[in-house]
Amino acid sequence: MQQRESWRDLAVFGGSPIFKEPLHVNKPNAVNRDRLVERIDGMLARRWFSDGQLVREFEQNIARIAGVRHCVATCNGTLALQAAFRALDLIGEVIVPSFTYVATIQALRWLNITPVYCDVDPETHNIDPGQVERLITPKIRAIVGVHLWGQPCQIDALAAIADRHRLPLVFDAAHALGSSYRGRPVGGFGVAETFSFHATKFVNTAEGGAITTNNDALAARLRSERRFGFDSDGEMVDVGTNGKMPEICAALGLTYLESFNELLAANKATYMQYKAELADISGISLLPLEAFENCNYQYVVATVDESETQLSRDSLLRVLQAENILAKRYFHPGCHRIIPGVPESSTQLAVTERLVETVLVLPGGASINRHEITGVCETLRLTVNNVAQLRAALADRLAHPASSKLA
Ligand code: T4K
Repeated sequence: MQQRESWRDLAVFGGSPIFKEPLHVNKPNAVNRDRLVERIDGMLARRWFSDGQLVREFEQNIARIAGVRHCVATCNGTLALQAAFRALDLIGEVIVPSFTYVATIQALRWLNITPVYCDVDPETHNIDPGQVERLITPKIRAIVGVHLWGQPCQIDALAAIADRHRLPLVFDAAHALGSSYRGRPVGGFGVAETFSFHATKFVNTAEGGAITTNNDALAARLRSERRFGFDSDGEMVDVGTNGKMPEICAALGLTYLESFNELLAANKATYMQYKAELADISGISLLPLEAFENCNYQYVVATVDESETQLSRDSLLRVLQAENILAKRYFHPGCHRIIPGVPESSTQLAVTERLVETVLVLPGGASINRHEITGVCETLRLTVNNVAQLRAALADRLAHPASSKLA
């Protein structure tokens, strides 16, 4: 790690980046190579490469963690959402937050369902139940909550609204494996919840996903949808797709699951160190994950208050990126601004609009070490504490805003 004496040493002024190698947001965690190879050897010996015994074992483990009767593993989290929406025969309009990854919305659009965008709570970044209630019309067929950043939604309030209006409630739990709500694990709420096991998740299968549910009929339907529409007797019973998970992916996932508690503890330690080291930097606040519900801490989410930092989130991001700290501005500029084919809504998304301009996700999780976290925090401190000097010098270099690609 490069040492720096003054703000003039920052890489944005031509100094050497603090990190030689890029520091990614949620780089895949290290995996126990021997255990993985053992599993792959078994797979090679059996010559069974897709949707076999490793996938069944992975499903049983996820069902146990989620406290549910059924887990249906899929080839990715987006397909898990599509399969869940289809198995519920959703059509028409569905209430969903815009402040989410594009996959939540694209899965609806894939089935020609119209998202009715709902704003989020400024404290949690999760769907605002008060606004959900106001958005309900006879055209609404479901409510989709997203447990963003691993933090469960206000599930009781959403369930009460869904019950009152007899609407299915589905949760996109892509971020939330291992989190819990009022003592119960995420995975068993609503009619179904969906997970992602993409490489960037703390338990990953390279690409992968799952739907969890306690509804037997729904699970049977999901299993046939995943397998071209065939049921367990090989009868064609439904419209289907190929959503199966490969065995090699389940091998990876099972190996990560053996370190589940250690990974959760490491995620939390990362978050707590950031919290301590960022505490004295005014204008940069961490989402207070520990203040709400039990969370897996796999994302380190900050917001930048430009009125205090005197530097925009995007300017700060460019300073970090020059240092090889590849922080990200997730969900910019907002799904409601970029997903095609959705009529413009008259609903105010004031919190979403603010968050897409202020959220900064820092390299987190179990794959970053204590020195690296200190390096990220020192870079932020050096920048924010010297804004007056930096602003003039940076004017030229920061003239071009960061890429407008949604991330
Ligand atoms: N619902 C929600 C709420 C979601 O957030 C997501 C996905 C889904 C549904 C759909 O689940 P999947 O179909 O993806 O299973 C990432 C992920 O691609 C995506 O899975 C995730 N959410 C989303 C929040 O973030 P990017 O564009 O940030 O990913 P990517 O591939 O650029 O990776 C992020 C960083 O990690 C990069 O800086 C590079 C690094 N990286 C990435 C990979 C793949 C590595 O170091 N190693 C790797 O192998 O979207």
